[in-house]
Amino acid sequence: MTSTSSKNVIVGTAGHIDHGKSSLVEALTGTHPDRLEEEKRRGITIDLGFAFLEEGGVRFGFVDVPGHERFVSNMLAGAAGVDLVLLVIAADESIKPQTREHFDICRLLGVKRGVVALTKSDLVDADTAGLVRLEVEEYLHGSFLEGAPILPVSARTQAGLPELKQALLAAAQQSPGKDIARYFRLPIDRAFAIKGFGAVVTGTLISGSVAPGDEIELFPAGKRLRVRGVQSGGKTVERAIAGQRTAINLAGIDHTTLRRGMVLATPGKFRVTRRIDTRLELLRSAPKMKQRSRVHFHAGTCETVAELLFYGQNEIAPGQSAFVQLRLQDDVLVLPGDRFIVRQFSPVTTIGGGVVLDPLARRPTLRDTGRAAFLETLERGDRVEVLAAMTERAVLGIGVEEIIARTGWLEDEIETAAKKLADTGRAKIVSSEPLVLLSRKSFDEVRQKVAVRVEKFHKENPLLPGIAREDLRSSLGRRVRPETFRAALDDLVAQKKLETQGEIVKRAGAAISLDLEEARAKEQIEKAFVTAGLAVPSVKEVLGKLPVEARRAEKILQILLRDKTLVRVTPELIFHRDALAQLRDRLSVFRKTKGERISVPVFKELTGITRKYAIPLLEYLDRERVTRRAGDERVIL
Ligand SMILES: Nc1nc2c(ncn2[C@@H]2O[C@H](COP(=O)(O)OP(=O)(O)OP(=O)(O)O)[C@@H](O)[C@H]2O)c(=O)[nH]1
Ligand SMILES: [Mg+2]
Repeated sequence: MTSTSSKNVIVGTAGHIDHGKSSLVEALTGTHPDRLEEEKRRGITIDLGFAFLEEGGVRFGFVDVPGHERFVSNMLAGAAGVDLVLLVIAADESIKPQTREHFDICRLLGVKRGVVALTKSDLVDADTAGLVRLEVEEYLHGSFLEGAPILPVSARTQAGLPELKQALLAAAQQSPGKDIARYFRLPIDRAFAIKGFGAVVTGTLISGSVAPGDEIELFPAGKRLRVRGVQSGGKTVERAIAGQRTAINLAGIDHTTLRRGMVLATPGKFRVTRRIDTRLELLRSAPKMKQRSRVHFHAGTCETVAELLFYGQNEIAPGQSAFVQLRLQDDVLVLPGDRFIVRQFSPVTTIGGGVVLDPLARRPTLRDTGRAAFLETLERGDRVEVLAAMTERAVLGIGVEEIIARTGWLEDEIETAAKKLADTGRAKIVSSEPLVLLSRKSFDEVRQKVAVRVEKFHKENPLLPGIAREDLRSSLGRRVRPETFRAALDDLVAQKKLETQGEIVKRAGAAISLDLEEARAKEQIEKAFVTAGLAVPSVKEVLGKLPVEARRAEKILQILLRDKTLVRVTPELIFHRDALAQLRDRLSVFRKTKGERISVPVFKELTGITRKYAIPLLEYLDRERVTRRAGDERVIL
């Protein structure tokens, strides 16, 4: 049974061809990591091999890599996700080219700890062993392995193995381990089929955990799949966790469509990219790189080609580091903090590596002068500063989904950072469910714009009470999110600059201001309809007699209709509110005294109006559910 309480640590071998990496893994674990027929025949490692060891409460997953220079790309797929490096140097050969290359790779990938094994110690005398040790110490001086144990061992005689295990254990105990609480991510390093089970993939679980029944997303395809079964360390488990070598049996996919370089991750959170902003470091041994150079790019287990785009400089010298945009030839899934390696296009040698800062980088433009400062914040800033910088670069605001895709942060981490950021006043939470953030500057601009629009509307429409909310929003264009508009409006209302009245937005305290002529016209219209009772005049006739011009007359009419002094019964017929109220009263009296049924002629008689008015009025009363049509008659309700 797998215990999840024990520590899980991935150990990667590194070192020159034939220096005894695989033999040492076998001596430590009992498993020879070479699996392929060709490997056995040629006596070299070609592809990654795996073995396990449980020792002193630590579960070690060994990833054995090939030393051959032609298979460095396989080595790279294995090196991603390594917690400890087991640097293997044969005592009879000392440091060789792939010792250096593998070591550089481990350093560039951010490996922090490890142990050095001087293998084949049975082949050398004490003087040679001492000399090699000095050489190695000097080589490691100033590196992450300075001071690490350098242990002579022999896979043949088993000498030094207990000490090596102890050293690995000590290093493992210092290793912080991988984060189980984060999103699940597993870069695939092998895919195959098992009869009766179907597709199986393996990889180092670099973050989160995975269990049978989980839905996961396959990248870069974006396909959703279901986990049928999980193994770790060669045993079926209920859940595999970060830091474990993991095999996943997948439902719903054929193994031939799966390959190394693809990634399994928590569904619906991440986006693939072809443009990433990074901190890139060139090795001292590398040639200088020119703007737009093409390189091989390796991240996780994936490999593609990248074009280098520098900011504000035309080349990078050996040993230098710089902010560099990588334009990738294929879609990849990477997150900030992910390490990568670049290799010269031809001849293929490792020239550098770095760390992803912005996985969803923008195309570089001359106008974008803030990028360097932005990347510096991404590189060094804490979560609140990073969120502030991202928000400030997102003119339209940034939502929780985008923040996750850009950072890999958990939702509660984002919420906490957003609240802190809002407290500083640098950004505004325009919506909290789902979370949307807008920079203070953009928010102020939108607020200003809303206020100006309302003001302008009042000026252009003095006879209207205010602008319809929806018209106001759409007048701002599609570049303003609905959440932002709502927050800006709420803010202006809270500050008593604007007022809302149903769907109408107006300047606080704004009242329709009629001039004397208009006020008189309004009275005149109302009077015309009051005196007419139900035998109303035509609208045209009434408006025609007014002292103001047609457009203004029409607006005044609108005011009366809006405040329901007048009621439009048909496009041509308008009645005064009082006349309609009287009509209702009369019908109710009729119902009490004469019964609930009334015919059209009786209705005409009762109201004293002609058919021209009677029919539309009855239809209006039907709509208002005062009456209901029943054959030729109406039932008064
Ligand atoms: N005498 C002696 N021979 C060893 C020892 N370890 C490994 N060898 C021999 O060295 C040869 C290479 O060993 P491997 O373990 O395959 O070397 P490797 O580093 O895995 O090689 P690649 O994976 O191809 O890079 C084999 O013939 C081993 O038997 C050792 O401790 N002593
Ligand atoms: Mg080997």
